[in-house]
Amino acid sequence: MPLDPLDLLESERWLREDERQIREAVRRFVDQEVLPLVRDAWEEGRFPRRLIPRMGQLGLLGADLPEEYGGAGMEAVGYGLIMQELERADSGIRSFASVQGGLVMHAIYAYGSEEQRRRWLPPLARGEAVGCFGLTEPGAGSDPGAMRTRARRDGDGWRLNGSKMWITNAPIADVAVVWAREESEAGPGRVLGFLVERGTPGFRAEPIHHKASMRCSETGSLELQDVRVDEQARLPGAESLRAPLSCLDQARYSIAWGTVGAAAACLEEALAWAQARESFGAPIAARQMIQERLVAMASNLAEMRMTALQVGRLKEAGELDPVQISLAKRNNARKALEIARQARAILGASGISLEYASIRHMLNLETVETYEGTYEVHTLALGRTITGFNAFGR
Ligand code: TGC
Ligand code: FAD
Repeated sequence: MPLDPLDLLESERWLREDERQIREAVRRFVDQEVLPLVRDAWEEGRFPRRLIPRMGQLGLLGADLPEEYGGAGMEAVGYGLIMQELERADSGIRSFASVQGGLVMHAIYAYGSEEQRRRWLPPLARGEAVGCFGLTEPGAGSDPGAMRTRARRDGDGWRLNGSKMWITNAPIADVAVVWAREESEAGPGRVLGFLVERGTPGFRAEPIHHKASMRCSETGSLELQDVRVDEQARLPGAESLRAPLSCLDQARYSIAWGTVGAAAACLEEALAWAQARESFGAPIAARQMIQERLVAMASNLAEMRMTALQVGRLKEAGELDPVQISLAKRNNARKALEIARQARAILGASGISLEYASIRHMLNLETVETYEGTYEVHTLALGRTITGFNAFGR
């Protein structure tokens, strides 16, 4: 069998049959129902909402959660392969699924009350409700501990004040997981999580326009002005920054896999183009400099696949350290971005056209490199672990 240029280290060998079946099922869905929609959706700057119930029917939302809450009890590698196939279409499609499952449903599952779980997880899994996760603020992104959103006790409930920025799914969300610092006479205290429903007085979600990246993902801001919620809206298990950061681990894991899909789509497109496109009397694929680019892309992709698979197996064993997720997110996002840039260049002028996928992936991957912890944040997290010194600044 000739080697697959999209899988030079044969990561495929280490997948189980049931995992291959998951991947093939999602691949069919993506080819038949997602890819025909994404280009127009991206150009028009909207998420193709008709995919939401379909993703629910196919069990792609919160698939790793237990069946009693609407999940499929799926193991980590199968879950990762879902993310890989969704991002092969577009990072915005994967983002929808990883925010809904990894951030919102996971927050409710891990930190919510039984009542909150029963109320929200099944409709979120079916795609009948949409959630968003509000951690980042206009003045606090990489340093969420500096958040200014406040939760103050108000009788047997809470009053929330503050704003959140750059929140995926915010404009279409039925429920927002909002992270706020407790404020009392003693000053700022614990970081708490609240489930704030659309329509709650004082709560507004507005779309962010003019994005040049992640255009087929809905991104918005959240405003909270004296929003009154009951104690039952608070996630009872969340008491510190550790809670939202542990949710980020889930979404960063999704990115480690999703970026493999985006990178594979770019390499596939560039290779086919290079083999067909002639210049100076021969296919450009026959030229050394083009081969050098293609080899760098294929080699990076092979490493990305092995990284995703290894963190997946560690996760399945319950032995995945958050800093290993930092490594996988940091390296795979950067490599995917480099692959997309190379693909765009190999396509020449056609590489700037949305008729092809590479530039769309390239622009999306600029976001992927930034959100869920920037390249620098993960560098510093790794640096802190390997040197023992904290270089973040605080
Ligand atoms: P630090 O003192 O390090 O930690 C505070 C507490 O949290 C614990 N912790 C973690 N727990 C689980 N997983 C992790 N990855 C954790 N990192 C830290 C830590 O052990 C500690 O616990 P405890 O019990 O001792 O209190 O906190 P710090 O303030 O120094 O900040 C550390 C830093 C910079 C790494 C962290 O704040 C960070 O990760 N910053 C980046 C913020 C970020 O990634 N935001 C993402 C927002 S969501 C998003 O972008 C969604 S995009 C859509 C999509 O996913 O598709
Ligand atoms: P900053 O923190 O201001 O960083 C600016 C630059 O400074 C970066 O290059 C950074 O790496 C660098 N930097 C910061 N600190 C240091 C340091 N100590 N040393 C060296 N360099 C440093 N957030 C959510 O909560 N929920 C969401 O659903 C969500 N979705 C998003 C969707 C999109 C499309 C985008 C673009 C962002 C989204 N985010 C979301 C926000 C995202 O997580 C933040 O943008 C990210 O964490 C970085 O924060 P910032 O933009 O404030 O940049």
